[in-house]
Amino acid sequence: MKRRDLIRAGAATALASLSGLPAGGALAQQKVVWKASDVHPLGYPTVEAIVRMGKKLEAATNGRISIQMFPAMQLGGEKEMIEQAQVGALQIARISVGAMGPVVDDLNVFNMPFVFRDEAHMRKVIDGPIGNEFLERMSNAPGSRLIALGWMDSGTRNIYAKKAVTAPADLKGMKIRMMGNPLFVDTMNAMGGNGVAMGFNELYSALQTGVVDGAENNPPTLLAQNHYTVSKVYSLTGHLIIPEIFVFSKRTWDGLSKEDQALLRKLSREAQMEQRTLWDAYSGEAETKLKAAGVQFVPADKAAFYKATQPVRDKYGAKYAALIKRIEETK
Ligand code: BDP
Repeated sequence: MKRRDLIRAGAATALASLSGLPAGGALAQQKVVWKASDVHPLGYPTVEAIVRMGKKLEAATNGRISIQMFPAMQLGGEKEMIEQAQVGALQIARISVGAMGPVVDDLNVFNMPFVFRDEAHMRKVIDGPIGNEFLERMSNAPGSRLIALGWMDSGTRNIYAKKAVTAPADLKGMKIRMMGNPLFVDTMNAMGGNGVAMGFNELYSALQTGVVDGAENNPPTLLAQNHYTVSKVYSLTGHLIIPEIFVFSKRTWDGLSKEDQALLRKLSREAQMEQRTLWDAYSGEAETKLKAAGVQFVPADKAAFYKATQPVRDKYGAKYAALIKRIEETK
């Protein structure tokens, strides 16, 4: 290659990686690298499923498209990831539905306390017609600027702190970190504590310094984020079962060929199912490792927490009554 051509190719690659789009014209076959991001470390089921999807994508396109994973909050918390995907600085963001509630209001149905009977019920809902409708709705919602590709599992969220929380009265005066969504703060307040909205990227140090007394999450997160080194009592309140989603930058999507879009859709569905298998294995291991590290798993009075959170379901659920009925009827 002549020097001038080299410079051109270099500029095209830089442009391509900036926008996540292939450079046009003679360089249409230019390789593109899509950036993906997750708050969890390599090896965590959500991260691993996207890494595997990237390998399949690379194979199916003869190396034309690949995925580079930025794990462990390298690109910030979930709010930041959503914003980066919206402007096309990032192509794939794997986030909790909790973080998407403020972007697409309807999604808050999934964020309500005790809306799913158990994890199996949640899986039926996301795999079926309601799940598909939501992916479409998210992609078409005005201002979302994201294409929703698929769902992932995230188990059940329980409270962890330095002491046991078995009934609402135990939460009196306790500051508990919740995801940044008013619905969650209301949920914690109704459960008897003081909900504090905070980015996930600030949580570890907040637990360490006592800015909060505890948080709530699934066992894999408690382990992978090392929160168990600070909070050793895990009380099985089971108040939230929130799926995760992975979304794609609409800006990049609009520049893809129909074939590439279809390929990505197909691989996304496969990633959704593959993550589930990874999730089940990792969850089991996480529980064993946490117990071995001295974390106490304590039963809690779920019925009391269910009753205490009824006002939250009444407040947020009123406008989704028909949808909630369909969720309840999903067997
Ligand atoms: C974890 C989710 C992650 C959220 C985190 C949180 O996997 O996406 O950021 O909870 O509480 O379970 O913010």
